[in-house]
Amino acid sequence: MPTGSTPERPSVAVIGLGYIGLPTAAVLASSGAEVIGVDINADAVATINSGLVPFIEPDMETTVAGTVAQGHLRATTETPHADNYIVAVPTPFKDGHKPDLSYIETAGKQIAPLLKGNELVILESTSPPGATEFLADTILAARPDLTLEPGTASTVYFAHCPERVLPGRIMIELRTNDRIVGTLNGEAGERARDLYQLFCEGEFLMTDARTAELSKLTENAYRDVNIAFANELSMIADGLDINVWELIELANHHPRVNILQPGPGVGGHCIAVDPWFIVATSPEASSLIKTAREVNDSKPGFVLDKVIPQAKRISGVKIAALGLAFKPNIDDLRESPARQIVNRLADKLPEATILAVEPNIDELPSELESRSNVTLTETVGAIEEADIVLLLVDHNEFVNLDQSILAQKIVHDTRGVWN
Ligand code: SAJ
Repeated sequence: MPTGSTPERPSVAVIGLGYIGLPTAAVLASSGAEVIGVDINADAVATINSGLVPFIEPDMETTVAGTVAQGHLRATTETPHADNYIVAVPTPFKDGHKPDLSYIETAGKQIAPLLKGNELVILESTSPPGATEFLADTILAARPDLTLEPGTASTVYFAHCPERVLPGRIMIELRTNDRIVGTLNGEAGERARDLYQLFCEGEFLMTDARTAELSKLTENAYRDVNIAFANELSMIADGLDINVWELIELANHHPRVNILQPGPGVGGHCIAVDPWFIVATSPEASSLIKTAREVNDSKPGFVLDKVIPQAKRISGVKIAALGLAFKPNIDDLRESPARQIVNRLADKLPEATILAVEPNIDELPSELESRSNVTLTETVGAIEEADIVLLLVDHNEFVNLDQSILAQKIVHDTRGVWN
C-alpha cells in the first residue's frame, strides 16, 4: 500500500497551503482522503497542525480543526510520497506581465524523487496554456525512468483541474461548483474526477489540459473585461455629471444587459493577474483583454485625481479611507486597489492625516505601517474626525452605517453603496 493510503482512504499531498490549497486539503480530508498539506511557511504549518488557520475564510477553521483532530489532515514543510498530488502553488507574473512558473517548477522538483510510478499529479494553480506539460517535463527531466506513456508500471499521470472558487465562499463553492478537468495523458482526467468527486457535487467537464488551462483564464478575463466596461462607464459618467450607479441600474433593466459594478479598481490575485497570462501567450490576438486590464489598472489613479486636489485645499486635512481589502468582508489585501490608493495618497499628501479603516485586520501592511501619516483606526471615530471620507471597499460595516454622520463631510463613494 503506498504511503498514507488505506484501502478506504486515498492519500493526497497538497503542495501549497494558501487560499486554495488549504481549503481543498481540509475539504478532501473531511470527505474520505488522508491528506498531508505541504508549505514552505513553517508558521502556517504549525498553525494548521494546532487546528487553527493562518487566514480567514468562512467555515474553513471548523473543517481544519475537525480534520486535524481526527488525524486525516496534517501539515508539513517536507513533501511526502502520496498516491495523488495536488499542486496549488502561486503563479504570479514577473516583469512585463509574463507568467512566473518557478513555484510550479520547484514543486515538480520536490515531487520527482518521491515518485514510484502510477501516481496522479494534478495542477490546480491558475496557469498559462502549457503549464501542466511544463510540470510533467520538469518531473520527467529529473526522473527519466518514469514515463507519460499510459498503462506501464512507471507511468505518472498528469491533469489540470483549475480552481474556480470565490474567496469568501470557498468552502461552499468547492462542493457545489462544476469542475473542468483537463487530461495530459492516459486516464489522468478520470482519476482526478474520481478524487474530486469525494467532495464535489458539481458536474465534471472533461477536456484536455491546455483547454482546461485556457478556460480558467477565460473566465477571469471575461469578468475583468466586464468590470472594465463598468469602470470605463464610471469615468464617462463622471465627466458628464451623471450618476453611474443609476445609469447602470437603468441599463440593466434591458433583458439582455447585465453590467457589473464599477469600483476603485480590480484587485485580488486572480482577475488582476490571470488575463495577463492570455496576453503573454497570444499578444497579437488579445488587444481587448489587454485594454481591459489597463482600464481597470487606471481606476485607482482616477480616484486619486479626484481626491488629491480637494485635499490640498484643506489645511491639516484628515481623510478617512474606508477599507483596504480587495473586496468586501474578507481580510485579503492582495493586489488591492484600496491599499494602493491609501499608499499613494499618503505619498502625495505628506501633510495629511490618513485614517485607514479595515475592520478585518489588526495591523497595517508594512508599506502603510512605515508611513507616519497613516494610522489604522475604527469606522465611526475616523469618519467623525475626517474632512474627506473615501469609501474604498463595501464591507458590511460601511454599508450599514448610519449615514447621518456623513453630513458636512466631502464624500467619495467608489462603490456606490451610499447612493
Ligand atoms: N469587482 C468590481 N466590480 C464587480 C465585481 C468585482 O469592481 O462588479 C472587483 C472586486 O471588488 C475585486 C475584483 O473585482 O477587487 C475581483 O473580485 P471578484 O469577486 O470578481 O473575483 P475574485 O478575484 O474574488 O475571484 C475570481 C472569481 N472568478 C470569476 O468570478 C470569473 C472566482 O470564481 C475564481 O475562482 C477566482 O477569481 C480565482 O481564484 O481565479
